Order: sequence, then structure tokens, then C-alpha cells
Amino acid sequence: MTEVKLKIDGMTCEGCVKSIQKAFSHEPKVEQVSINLAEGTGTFKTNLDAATIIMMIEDQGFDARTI
Ligand code: 9UX
Repeated sequence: MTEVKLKIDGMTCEGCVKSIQKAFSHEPKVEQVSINLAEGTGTFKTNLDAATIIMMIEDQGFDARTI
């Protein structure tokens, strides 16, 4: 497991946070998701690479990039 930290743009309420968390809830290669709404960041404890995490976030309608 490594820690992937991303800047996530477009989150405006707790519902946005939930939709991102839900996208990872059935992904066993993502062990922990920590989203900071105020900061617009997300930290993922995962075996997936950053590009895959970014794609999964962008599928939910947000922009993400490595910090
Ligand atoms: Mo809140 Mo996010 O109503 O797309 S869920 S803004």
C-alpha cells in the first residue's frame, strides 16, 4: 500500500465527498479514503496508481491531479 494524495477540484458540499467515497467503497485495492472538503484534497491508501485513482474521481465529475 502506498499513500496517494491528490488535489480535487469541484467538490462543493458533503454530497460530493460522499459520491467520491462511494466510488471507492467496493474497490478492495483502496483501503482507506480521506477527503478534505475545505482543502479540496483527497488521500488514498491504495495499491492502485495515481492515474487510476484520478480516472475514478473524474468519472464522478470532478477534476483531480497529483500534488
Ligand atoms: Mo452537493 Mo456536489 O448538493 O455535486 S453533491 S454540490
